[in-house]
Amino acid sequence: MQSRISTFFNFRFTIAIVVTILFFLNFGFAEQHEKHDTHKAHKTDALNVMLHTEPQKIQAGEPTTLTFHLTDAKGEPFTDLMVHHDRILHVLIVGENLQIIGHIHPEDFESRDLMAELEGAYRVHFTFPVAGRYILALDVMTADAEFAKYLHVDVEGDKKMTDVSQDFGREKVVFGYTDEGGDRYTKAVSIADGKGTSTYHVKMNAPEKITAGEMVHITYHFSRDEKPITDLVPFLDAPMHFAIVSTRLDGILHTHGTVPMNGDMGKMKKKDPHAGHKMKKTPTTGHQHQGSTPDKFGPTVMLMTTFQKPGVYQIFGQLKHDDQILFPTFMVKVEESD
Ligand SMILES: [Cu+2]
Repeated sequence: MQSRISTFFNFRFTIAIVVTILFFLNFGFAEQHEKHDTHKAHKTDALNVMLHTEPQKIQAGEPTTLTFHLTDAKGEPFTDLMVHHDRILHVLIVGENLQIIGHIHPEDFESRDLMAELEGAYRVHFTFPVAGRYILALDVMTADAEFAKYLHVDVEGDKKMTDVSQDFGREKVVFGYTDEGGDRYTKAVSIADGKGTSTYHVKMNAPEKITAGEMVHITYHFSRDEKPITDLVPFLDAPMHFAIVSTRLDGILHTHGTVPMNGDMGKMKKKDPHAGHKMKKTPTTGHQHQGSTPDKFGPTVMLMTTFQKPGVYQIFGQLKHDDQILFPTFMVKVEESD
């Protein structure tokens, strides 16, 4: 009797092992298949980016894990990244209708995997709200260079993305969203859905005519209940972040705002190491840094940028007031230079 029972348990144990092995075999196969079928970045210079998503077919409304595999020209893991704007790697996600924005980083998630990062794999999590095409842009920095890459992903689902609506309004009610802690907001923001935890009034001033290839000065003025807001605070080591995307969906320019210098802006926190650094050519996509960030500022923030090509551009902004993260977004039309 005794031996019978033990045989029975041994048998169960063996089954458990076989099931476990089968599970791993199956898992291994799925991994292989995914590797074969990855989304590849458009530009391949010294930094190559491959994206693995889990699930492989992204479904609207379902949490998705995005793992970016960074390799150098020799195919070796690209690991010598430097923290810039408080994060090791910046991911901007914009929907094709230019109404949806996400701005996330590996550090924003508790499940951050430092061991994987040593192998050049950086992971973020995102829930794409609706089905359709999205552009994903990656910004990283090393000791001697900055890299900006982008790729597209297609999201499946019943709820489809709305079309682009051309709204060139210059005054808007803008919603704030409560910071998840430490300058984090990891959810998708739909600028048209009228949701949020607070409201602000934002006036944007841009030249009547914007010409491709020419530097443009744009100003933002923030108020609430007719009162100007003078205690905006830095967000990710900048007064304001911008993600500039055209309807062509051919890149995201990630740049930063500056605070006008008029003497009563309080003590400057620190000098941006890039201030005064002259760029030979303004990149059409990528990261730009200008000026310095006071501890408190407002109601005006400036954006200086150059649109390289004519077209319709959405300028997504992101900045912080108290514990609210605002996404003031304005559309501009850029004319051909004559
Ligand atoms: Cu970022």
